[in-house]
Amino acid sequence: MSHETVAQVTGPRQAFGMTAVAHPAATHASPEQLTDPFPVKGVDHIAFLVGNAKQAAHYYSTAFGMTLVAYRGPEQGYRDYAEYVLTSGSARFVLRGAVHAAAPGADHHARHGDGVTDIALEVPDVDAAYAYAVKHGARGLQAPEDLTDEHGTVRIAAIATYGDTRHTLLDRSRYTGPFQPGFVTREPIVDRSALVAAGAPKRLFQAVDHVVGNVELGRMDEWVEFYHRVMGFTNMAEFIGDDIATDYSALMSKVVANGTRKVKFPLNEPAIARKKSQIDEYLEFYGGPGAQHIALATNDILATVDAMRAAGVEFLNTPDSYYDDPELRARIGNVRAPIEELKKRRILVDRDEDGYLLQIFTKPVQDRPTVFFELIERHGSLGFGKGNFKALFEAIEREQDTRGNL
Ligand code: TYF
Ligand code: FE
Repeated sequence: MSHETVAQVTGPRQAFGMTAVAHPAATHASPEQLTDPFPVKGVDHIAFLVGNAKQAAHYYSTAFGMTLVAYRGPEQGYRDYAEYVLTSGSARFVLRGAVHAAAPGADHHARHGDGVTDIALEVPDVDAAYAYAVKHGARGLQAPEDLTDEHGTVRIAAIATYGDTRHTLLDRSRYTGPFQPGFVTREPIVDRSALVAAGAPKRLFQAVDHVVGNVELGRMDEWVEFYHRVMGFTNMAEFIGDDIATDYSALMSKVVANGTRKVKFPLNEPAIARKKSQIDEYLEFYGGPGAQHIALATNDILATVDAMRAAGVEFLNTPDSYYDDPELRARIGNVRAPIEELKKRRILVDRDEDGYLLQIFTKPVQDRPTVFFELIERHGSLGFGKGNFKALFEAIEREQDTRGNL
C-alpha cells in the first residue's frame, strides 16, 4: 500500500458539516462572525496540571525557550495551587501544581499524571459562545463571569470536552495585565538575550498549530460530531481511515477546525492492529481520554531542534532509509534546507497541493507514555504530514517496543 492512501486529501479547505447560522445577538458583527456560529480568535493557552510546577516552569524555560511572565500561588492568597504562565510568541502555557494534599481537583494528577487539563480558547463574545455551546449539548463547567483587577476585566466561562479536559472560553480584550486577575508579573527564569547574542533564535516557536485528542475505541465520530454541533467546527479533509488503520497506523483520525482554520483539533481513536495501538497505550497510561500532542509552529525548525536537543529534549528517531528513498526525494522536490541537513536532525518533510511542511516529534515529556510535542514549520501546506504517517508510526512503535509492547 502506498503512502498516498494513508490520508485521502481532496483539498484541505474542503469541509462539510454545519450549515452556517448567524448568531441572533451578532448585530454589529463582522461578515465572518455573521456566517460563523461560534467565532474563535485562537488558542488562548494550554493549561497543564503537573506534579511540580516550579520545576516544569524551569524545563519549559530552559528546554523549550519559553518566557515566564506571570504567577499566582499562596503568596497571592491562592491557597491550593501554584501556577506559572510561560509564553513563546502567541503560545501560552499555564503550569499548575497542587501545594497541599487536599487541593480540590488534585486527584486529576493522581489519575492522569502530568497532562493537559484545559485547551483555552479566546473568543470575541464569551456569553454568546457559552450559550451556543450549552444550547447544543455541551456540559457547562463554569457560567460566564467577570474577573477584575486594576488591569481590567477578563470574562471567562468553561465547557467540558473529552475525558477530564475542558475548554475555557475567555475574552481578554479589556485586560492589560500579564495574564488574568490574581496573577502577578514574574521575571523570566532564563535570560534569552545572552543566548541570542551567541546565535540562538529569539524564540523557539511562535504559536500553537494544533492540539490532538485521544478518545476511546469507536468514539472518534461522536467527538467529531460534538465539535460540529457544539462549536460549529467542520472537518478538514485529512484523515486516517478504516482501510489503512490496521496496516500500520493502529489509529483512526479526523481533524476538526474552527471557521477560520486557525484552531485545529485532530481526534484519534485506537484501531485494532498487530500490536497494541499507541492510542490504547496512551488511554491505559493516562487513565482515559485526553490531549495527546501539541504541535508548536516554528519558523526555523532546524535551529529550534538544535537548541532543544542541546537542552536535552529527546526526539523520535527516523531511519536513514527515509531520507535515501528516491520516491520521497522526487515527491518533495526543493525545500528550504538541503535534505542532508534535515537527515542530520531527523526532521520529516511532506508536500501536498498547497505547499510543504517540515515536522518532528518529541518522545513523551513525562514518565508516562502520554503527552508529547510536535514542531512544525509550514510552507503553504495546511495538512498534517500524511506522507510521513508510515515513518512516524513506525518510529512510535519502536519507541513503544522499548517499553515492552512487543
Ligand atoms: O496531528 C497529526 O495528525 C499529525 C500526525 O498519534 C499524528 O501530527 C497523528 C496521530 C498520532 C501522531 C501523529
Ligand atoms: Fe500533529
